[in-house]
Amino acid sequence: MDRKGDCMRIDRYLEYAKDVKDALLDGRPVVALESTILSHNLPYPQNVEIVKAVGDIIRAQGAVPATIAIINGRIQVGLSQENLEFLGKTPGIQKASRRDIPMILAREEHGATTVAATMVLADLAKIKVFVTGAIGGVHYGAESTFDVSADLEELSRTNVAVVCSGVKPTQEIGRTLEVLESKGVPVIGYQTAEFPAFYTEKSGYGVNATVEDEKELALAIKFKWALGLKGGVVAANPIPKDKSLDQKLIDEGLQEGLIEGKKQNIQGKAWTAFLHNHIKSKVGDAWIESNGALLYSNAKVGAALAKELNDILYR
Ligand code: PSU
Ligand code: MN
Repeated sequence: MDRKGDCMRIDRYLEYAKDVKDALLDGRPVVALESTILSHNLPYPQNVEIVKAVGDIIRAQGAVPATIAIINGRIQVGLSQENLEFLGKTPGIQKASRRDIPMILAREEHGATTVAATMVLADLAKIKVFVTGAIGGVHYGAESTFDVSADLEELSRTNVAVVCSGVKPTQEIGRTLEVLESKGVPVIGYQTAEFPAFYTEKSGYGVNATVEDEKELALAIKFKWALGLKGGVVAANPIPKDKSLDQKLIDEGLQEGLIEGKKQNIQGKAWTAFLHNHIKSKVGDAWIESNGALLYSNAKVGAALAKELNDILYR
């Protein structure tokens, strides 16, 4: 019996926005965006406004933005205005990481994709560059909780370049960089020798290498993949100076959160939100504008990188 027909064709579950599909078919550059920032990270309506503005920046640079999410069990590659609003407004959308994708598809549910899940689905859609604010990393207390983001594992196995401004502000930067090193993931500073600290430009930790432009970055990525070295690259682009926040306030919020969290025995997933809330209480609403600013800056780098990579990989 020919069992070929039994084999599920996953592309049937992929839904492309028309401009994304056209660009991919024509071999023009496409930049993936995640949906967790939309559903879990930024408040409505700023989340929708910021994601739209990020898309406009990517378009202005000559690439096409493709926000990735799962809606009713269908993988969306590029969101309609309606779906953007839906994900931005609806409370309780599942945060979908690699492990969650199968069940969400099986149950025809919705999922806002994390960095890890967005990488998986971007790769499926043949998109090579992904822009976000921050990757997940090693959480505080991971030495006993083992809470290390699946983003790090994903970066070691899926060939997608991730442009970001560091790790989430509630994670340990040094330990995150050690894990990335162990997993062989290049951490490349875009015009910086220091790994950025998300809300601020500098963390005190170095990067593997510094590039001055997207061309050099694209070349390094080309060689990584040409060598058969699986996995992504972290391209770290610091927040614009005029939008960076006061590191002292962030550290204070974090330290208070860590002490208070221990007292209240906060555990698991609640940790991240708890710590971030302490940081927010110190910096006020400025965090939203900063988050937007770093995404806009990353969008520029990501679009330029996608163009260079396209030229190099498909020439
Ligand atoms: N950046 C932030 N806040 C977030 C995230 C990124 O400032 O919540 C999301 C990203 O989608 C990232 C995910 O992939 O958090 C990591 O979560 P975890 O540590 O549970 O893997
Ligand atoms: Mn986690």
